[in-house]
Amino acid sequence: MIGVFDSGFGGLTVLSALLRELPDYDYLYLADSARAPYGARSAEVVNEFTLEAVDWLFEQGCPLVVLACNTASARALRNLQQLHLPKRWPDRRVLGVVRPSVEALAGIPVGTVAIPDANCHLIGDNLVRASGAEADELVAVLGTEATIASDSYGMELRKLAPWIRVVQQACPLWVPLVEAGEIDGEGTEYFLRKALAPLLPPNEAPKRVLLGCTHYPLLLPVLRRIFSADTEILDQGPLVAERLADWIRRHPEQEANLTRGGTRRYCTTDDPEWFAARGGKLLGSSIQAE
Ligand code: DGN
Repeated sequence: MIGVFDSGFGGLTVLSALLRELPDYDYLYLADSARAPYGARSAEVVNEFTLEAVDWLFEQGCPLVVLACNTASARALRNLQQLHLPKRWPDRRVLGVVRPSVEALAGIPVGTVAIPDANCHLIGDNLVRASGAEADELVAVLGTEATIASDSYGMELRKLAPWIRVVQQACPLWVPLVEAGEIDGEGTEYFLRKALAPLLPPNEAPKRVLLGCTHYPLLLPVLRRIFSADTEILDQGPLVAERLADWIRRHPEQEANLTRGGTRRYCTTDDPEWFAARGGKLLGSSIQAE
């Protein structure tokens, strides 16, 4: 069973991509809806809540947990991987969404291993030095205040693709807009344009924009209207899914622990009916929640 964690229902945008890419595995999704959103919370609090959630998913029997939440990945993943797991869960694995998204943004092909700090990629047996051909490329990462304040995307990009210039833009009002169902229309477009002003004319337009928050793919139709056709908008779910599939292929000892029954279980720390209604709409099929 693969555990998937998010602060709320937004992580279902990532889960739906995982279900498309890796449909055979069993999944347990946990939404900490009672304490969502995490985006404006302190690093300490996000860290504590995420640890509790991951412990719970491990206790349910998940050998592998994916933090589908950018805020949790940005704030808690390093602590989980470097301190918590080695102490309490040495055989389990937890992965986040920042690293695979950065690999995609850096143009590192799926199936290659990036060597941090060396500015190289391992393609098959060949160590390939990044050419820097796209030396001046400007990319933008959009996320919650906590994600952007953590500089997780900036740090990873500087390690893997230092030739890329990155603008990181916090969009604090977007999660509440999506949660309120305001995903289109004039009012939504006004607030999106306001947050994006540094990336719109007369300022330099980014070549690619990464939606570094679970909720933002739901705003894609408006975002496509706002950015010119020359700007590519990257939806994170499919990028994470294809790189998770690759990670699983490269870790057969972990794969052996993942059960393949095709089951899906949805749990929330708040009202299951509310979650099932919201989640079902997002996934486009009715779901039961606990
Ligand atoms: N899931 C969060 C993220 O991807 O950053 C968005 C919701 C929140 O907790 N702020």
